[in-house]
Amino acid sequence: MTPLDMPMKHGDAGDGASIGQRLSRHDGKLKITGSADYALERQFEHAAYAVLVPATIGAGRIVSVDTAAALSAGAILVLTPEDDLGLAQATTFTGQRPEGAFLPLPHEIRFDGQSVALVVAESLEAATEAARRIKVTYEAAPVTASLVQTPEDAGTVGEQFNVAWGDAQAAYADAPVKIEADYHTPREYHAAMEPHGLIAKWDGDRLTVWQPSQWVHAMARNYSDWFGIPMEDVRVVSPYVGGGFGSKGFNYGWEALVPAAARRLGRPVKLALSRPQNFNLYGGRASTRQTLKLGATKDGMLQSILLTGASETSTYGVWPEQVGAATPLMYGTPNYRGQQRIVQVNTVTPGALRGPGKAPSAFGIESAMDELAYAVGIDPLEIRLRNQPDHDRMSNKPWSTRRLREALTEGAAAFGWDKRPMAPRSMRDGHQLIGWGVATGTFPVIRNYGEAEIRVTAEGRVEVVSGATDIGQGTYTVLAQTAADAFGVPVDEVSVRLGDSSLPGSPVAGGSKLAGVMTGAVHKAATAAREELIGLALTHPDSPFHGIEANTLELKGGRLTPPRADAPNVTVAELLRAIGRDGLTVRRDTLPEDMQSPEERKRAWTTMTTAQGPTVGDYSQHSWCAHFAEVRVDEDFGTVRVSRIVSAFDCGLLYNPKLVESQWQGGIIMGIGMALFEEGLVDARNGRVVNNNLGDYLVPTNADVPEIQVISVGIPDTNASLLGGKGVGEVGIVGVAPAIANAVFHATGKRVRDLPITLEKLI
Ligand code: MCN
Ligand code: MOS
Repeated sequence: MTPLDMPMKHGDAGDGASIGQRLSRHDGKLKITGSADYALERQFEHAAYAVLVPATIGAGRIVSVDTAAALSAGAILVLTPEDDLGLAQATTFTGQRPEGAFLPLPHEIRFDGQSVALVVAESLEAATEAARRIKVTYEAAPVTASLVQTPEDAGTVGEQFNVAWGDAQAAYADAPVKIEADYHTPREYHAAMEPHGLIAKWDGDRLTVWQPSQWVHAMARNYSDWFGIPMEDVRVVSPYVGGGFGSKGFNYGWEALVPAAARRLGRPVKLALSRPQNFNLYGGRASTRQTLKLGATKDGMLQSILLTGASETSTYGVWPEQVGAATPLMYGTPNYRGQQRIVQVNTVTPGALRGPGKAPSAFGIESAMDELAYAVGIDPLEIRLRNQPDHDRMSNKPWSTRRLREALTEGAAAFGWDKRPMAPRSMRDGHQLIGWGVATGTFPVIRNYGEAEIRVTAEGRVEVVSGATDIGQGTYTVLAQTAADAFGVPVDEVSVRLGDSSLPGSPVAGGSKLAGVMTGAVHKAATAAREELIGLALTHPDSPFHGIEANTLELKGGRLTPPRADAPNVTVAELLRAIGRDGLTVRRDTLPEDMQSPEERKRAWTTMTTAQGPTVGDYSQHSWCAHFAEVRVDEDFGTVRVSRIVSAFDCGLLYNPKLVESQWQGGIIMGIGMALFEEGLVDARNGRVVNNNLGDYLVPTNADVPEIQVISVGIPDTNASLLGGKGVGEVGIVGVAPAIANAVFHATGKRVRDLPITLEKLI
């Protein structure tokens, strides 16, 4: 079953009330029954199977690659650094991440696990065996394995991340109360269930790629650049994605090898990364460190925040994990200074992982605020309420909506915070020390452009068509709801087709913006389709409504309804039949009028440069959250269990509260992982990620996840998006780790400033 055959099951009346309904996921049944076709599950006749050979040194050069044994063991093609693949550099589409421009199979080795050859054979088993027989001779160079090996002043200052107002140093020197602390977060990985990979197939000069993707248009552009073919001749298909969390937004150099091999062999080639390769062939969250100095009055009023931080990147690409991404937004300090360094180490270039920057940033400031609360003896909730800023000091703009105060008070009430004794180690249950912690989080509202098509079929069904992707967050469902309301049909009458670069343009399903952007585009297209249909109903000579007064005809519940209750109403299908039409198609975009040249349109769907930050326009726009966590720490063993979480959010209007709650809970669960489990362990000798599998890289399991209560305190914010929603997908993770760390302090009296909080740090 394709999405187009699949009706929405939870009916509403089609009277404009679908947005806001708790509908189940459009794609849920397909995924549960195994009928959603994931990219790598597609079967092709005559397909060949590829395996990447990883480098076994962390830095240096390849001297030679001996392929003879692999070729005699069944390889039908081996690509090595000696092959001229004829690839052109790909345009970078972020301006920050030249990974796309990093041609595959260079002689230089920059990180352990970098691809040194692609081996293709008739089966995965044959390719794996042949790959094992590739012999590489290296010239090794010294390795900088990770950020922890580098001195405080290593790397370069990212000038674009300098933030300052007032005189933070002088105010800190004068402050009656001072806090200074260092915080560290380790390398973290996406660990999506579906591995990375792709199937490439050429039809003459036209290339089709099936690949899990958060952004099919940008990936299509990458392939078109690499292979020097027009973007119209590349199609990237990705209707269902088994988790991305930031890892499937961009192409990586090794992905070019698969179409290159397919072209040489004249047959489809498939590559699925092994689980270990899912730890080092694309980047996870970079390791960070930060020093925070807070100056305050004795009654806990902040006077100054000083932040110096650093994150690691690769030796060939820049991905800053911004430790100051949340820090300047949370509190109303009159003086602030923040600086970020970027340090090169021998790793694959890190990337976006749910809540990039914001999550480690919040770990710093929200731990430090808890330390300040204890230094002045003020309740951690109360000190947060006292220091809420009345406007955004960084941009000097008012908040569009900031209901963080409400999130704090309503979350606290639901949690029962008022029963919390201030002193650490004051609550216990037998051998278990109990602690309660609070922390807040934020995520910016990023705006972008989108395009959507509405097709009304002869049967009166509505199809939403867009190249946007649904990576599990709910795009299919909320776009169906949007179209149902704007066009005027029950949501059961709407189907949605997504995830194909040949369909209308869309930004990345990233930065928690896709829902806001695409509900806007679909609303516009569906409204235009309704107006066109009503126009036909009023003007077509064969229409039963021909000649009635304009502005009186309505489309409601799938029926065209004239104002007089006793007048006949007809269905969309009946009207179309009467006027001899077999449907209508309307395409709309949200680009400005002066951005409509083919070049500008292409750039709009394939670059991040058209993304607009949280302070575009007159307001500063962000989602907000407050997390309350309860932990139980075994006094003898130091094991930490999260036993309860209550979180309150301001994300504006919720298009579908059921899906939003699931997004928030998913983010919170990843926050539990960040707090207690997740840590990429790096071998100091060669930079190898040693726990590169799901047995050793720990993520939360069901047994680690307690009851999570989520509360919405948002109100519609129409500065943020057309329908009034703010971003939902990432804010949930931000602030969870410090809420848990603060709860651990409350339980034990031990302050852990170095994630994850493992038992050896507590005993
Ligand atoms: N939504 C809503 N009302 C709003 C905003 C959102 O109902 N006001 C709901 C919709 O169901 C929408 C979803 O929340 O589909 C997420 O919307 P949004 O916040 O706009 O985020 P995106 O659509 O841009 O999704 C990307 C975001 C990011 S950046 C990461 S990382 C992440 C996340 O979503 N990765 C995910 N959630 C994920 N969920 C799953 N299952 N898998 C991932 O890989
Ligand atoms: Mo999300 S990390 O922006 O894909």
